[in-house]
Amino acid sequence: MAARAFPPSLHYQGLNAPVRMEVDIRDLGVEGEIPAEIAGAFFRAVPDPAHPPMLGEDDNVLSGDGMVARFLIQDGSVDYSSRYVKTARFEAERKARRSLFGKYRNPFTDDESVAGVDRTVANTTPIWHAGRLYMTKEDGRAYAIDPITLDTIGRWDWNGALKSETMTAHARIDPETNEMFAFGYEAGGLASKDISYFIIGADGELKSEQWFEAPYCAMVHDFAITEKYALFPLFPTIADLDRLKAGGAHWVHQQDQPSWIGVMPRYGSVDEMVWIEGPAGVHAYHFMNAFDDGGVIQLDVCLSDTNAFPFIRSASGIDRHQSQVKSSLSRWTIDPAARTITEREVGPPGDLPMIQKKDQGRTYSHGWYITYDPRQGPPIPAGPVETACNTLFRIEPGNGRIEALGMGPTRAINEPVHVASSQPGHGGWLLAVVDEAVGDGFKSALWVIEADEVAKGPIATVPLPVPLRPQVHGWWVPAAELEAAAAAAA
Ligand code: V55
Ligand code: FE
Repeated sequence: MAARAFPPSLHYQGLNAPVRMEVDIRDLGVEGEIPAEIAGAFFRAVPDPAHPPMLGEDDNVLSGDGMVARFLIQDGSVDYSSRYVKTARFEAERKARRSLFGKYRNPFTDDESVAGVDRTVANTTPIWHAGRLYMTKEDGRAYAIDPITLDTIGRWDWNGALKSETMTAHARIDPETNEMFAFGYEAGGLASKDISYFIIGADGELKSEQWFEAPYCAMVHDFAITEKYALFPLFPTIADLDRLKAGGAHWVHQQDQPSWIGVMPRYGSVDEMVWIEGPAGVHAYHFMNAFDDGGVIQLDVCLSDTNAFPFIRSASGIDRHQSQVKSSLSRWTIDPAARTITEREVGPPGDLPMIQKKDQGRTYSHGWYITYDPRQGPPIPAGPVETACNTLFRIEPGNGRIEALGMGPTRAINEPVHVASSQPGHGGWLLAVVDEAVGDGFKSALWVIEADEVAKGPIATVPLPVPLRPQVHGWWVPAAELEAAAAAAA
């Protein structure tokens, strides 16, 4: 009989306690004032397991059912809504009233009643492109979501055009052409080395899809584009089909294996791909940005000297505590002609980088990211790193200038989104959910922060009357784009 209670692990307690509520709250209270220019929707992807893991075993947060949440901001008022993504997996488990899917990304551990059922939980990034909202996770195709009702429209393959079985949660949208550049790894099936590289036009149609083979089957969480190139960085966190068949872990980080960067012209053929060998054993989840710089490419990466996720290190026999993982914001200068990579540290450890939409793939002056600073207090367990962030950085990677907002010992900050301003000389705002330990639980609030003056702290806060679980990624959609999409659908 399946477990009826969540196991007593840190993955289901404190800030990680499952919330499981689909809510609509109109007119949250606002402390301070939200500038009128902030009008639109802040979508958030939140893993929130609807059922205890199968057989009562512990599981990692990446398996949590995708919840799409939205702060709708207009004329200084804020509404909040949340809905589960009605994936095939969610629906099957809801009907059975229990978990039917086993270990993270291992279908050989599933209940036989769900053989062949799509396993993705669509819990990683809400992506807005060409008037459509998607909930994404790298192990499956995207799910289209109605941006107004948050109802699930369904698994999305661009009307049968996309052949890849998977799509990244980190698509990149060119700010001038409005094309979406995306990829899927394990495109041809479990543990396959196939990567699909595809482009969706500004009209929302699939324009091209090409497949290539990677040196090994890596976890390719993110990629980058410049005006000229598409970059596919591979780090040696590697899948193995035989291990999966034996019921083992999807990912093992191989510290002795090299990293690789595949570089090709972004509108070119995959036959033009050049593979450049990088340092061994390193790993990154996210890239801040990349841009062309004369004959070379600059790639700013939140780099670690091993995999930053404890559950992957433990499956890999890497006996290192989180405090022993060395990380930094690094600039990789990639010379595609000479096939070389040189590395320079440009910022402190941290992850979940954010840039202005207009800077994607371009020379840029600054961005933001978050980190855990141990000087402020012990870690609050949250997210796949099991450590919530307590500091927000604004950084100028070109010169190392940095401004920080420390949250203190009782607060955690989730990944912010950037809202642009049309006022000349105004750098816009950041919106982020901040969770605060109060009594033996947590209270969450939306914070509004001046993007160029983060150290000032929030100019407005919006407390929530319900608990929120830690977010993965978010996306800001201006009101005008939401209205245009609603008008086109009507
Ligand atoms: C990440 C998140 C995922 C996943 C793989 O943050 C990597 C990295 C929330 O799901 O499945
Ligand atoms: Fe990510």
